[in-house]
Amino acid sequence: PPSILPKVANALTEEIESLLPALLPSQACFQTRENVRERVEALLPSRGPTTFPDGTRLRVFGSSANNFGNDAADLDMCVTFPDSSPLPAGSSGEMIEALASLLEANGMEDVVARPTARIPIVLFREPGTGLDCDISVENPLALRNTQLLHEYSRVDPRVRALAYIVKHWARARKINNASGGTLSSYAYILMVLHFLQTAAAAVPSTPDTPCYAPLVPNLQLLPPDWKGNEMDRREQMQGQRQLPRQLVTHPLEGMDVDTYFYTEPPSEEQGQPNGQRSLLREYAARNKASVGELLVAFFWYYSWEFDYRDLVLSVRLGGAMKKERKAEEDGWAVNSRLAIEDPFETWYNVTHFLKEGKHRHIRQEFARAYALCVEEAMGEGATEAGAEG
Ligand code: 3AT
Ligand code: MG
Repeated sequence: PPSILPKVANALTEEIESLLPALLPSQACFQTRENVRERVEALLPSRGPTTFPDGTRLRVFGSSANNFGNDAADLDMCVTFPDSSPLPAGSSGEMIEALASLLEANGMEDVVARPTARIPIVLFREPGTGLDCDISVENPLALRNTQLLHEYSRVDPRVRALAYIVKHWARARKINNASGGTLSSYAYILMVLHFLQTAAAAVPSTPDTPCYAPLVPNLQLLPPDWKGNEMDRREQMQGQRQLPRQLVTHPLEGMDVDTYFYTEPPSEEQGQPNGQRSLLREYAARNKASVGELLVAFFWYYSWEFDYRDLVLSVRLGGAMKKERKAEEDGWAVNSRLAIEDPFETWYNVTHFLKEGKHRHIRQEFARAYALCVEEAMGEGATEAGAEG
């Protein structure tokens, strides 16, 4: 990444830090959401045409549970069934339709069922809080990717800071709307994590950079007994070190999907007064970049460095893979648009709906953001040179 003047990086970092409190969720946010979850869970019917077995739960996923949410975010929930009992009769689409009638009968507003979507879903607004909610049925992979993102958020405070600023920027620039053809928050968080696993290693990029250290490791490649050392990627990839597997059955495809990733017990650095050290925090501490420097490098990376044409972005690999390979193995279309592999549903392109025009528009937004940073750093005269470089 290009170097940025320390004075500018510091000013940007300060600005980000003064903006952050307004972007983070309020104290009341989690309790409000938990109350809504409980209220709706209590509606799940144990009798009637569509019955759910005892022990059926409503669980929260997405940004209300991944540590990247705020008060304005929607509340994503899914119905989960107890392991021991047989699944209720009817497809998930039928269950969604039954849930929709139930929600409507119990005063929920603007209830819309999408029973034929890839993941059938019902959307509604809870009138007491005005919260926009959605419910899907048996979505265990979404629960796991929520936990994965949550674990990454705990690595270092800079992960959350950068992700919140990027989401804020994407919303402000109106490029954070998957149903409108741009990118979901999930896609932006994966882009942030990929950057922190790779290019962030070279930030700050001054001639006397103290060491070359990524900010986050690849949690899907760390063994449960990790001691904090850098893993040898090749050794891992060649399967010489066996990692445990955590299998989840895919609700649509029926096959078992490995969802293992390293999790760390709560540590003192993360606010637990138990004397436990955080190995993840120590790992991240070797990277000395400020949030301001990271943000500029993030914009630069997705403006000029990431090879959209040839590579698929992969948080699972802590890097990327050739598009040709993904085309051969999983039948992905080969085009020059952004492609992001889901960390668990590896055959699924998180940005498969992205059209050429929107792709180009998003790239222009990255370039615009980077050019503004350069302008800030060098003054008007240098903007063009910086943007070209
Ligand atoms: P917001 O704060 O609500 O914008 P979010 O993280 O809740 O951010 P979404 O509401 O877009 O993001 O999505 C909710 C969750 O659904 C996030 C993730 O667990 C799952 N999810 C979303 N998009 C995909 C996808 N393309 N592939 C797999 N899982 C996805
Ligand atoms: Mg959400």
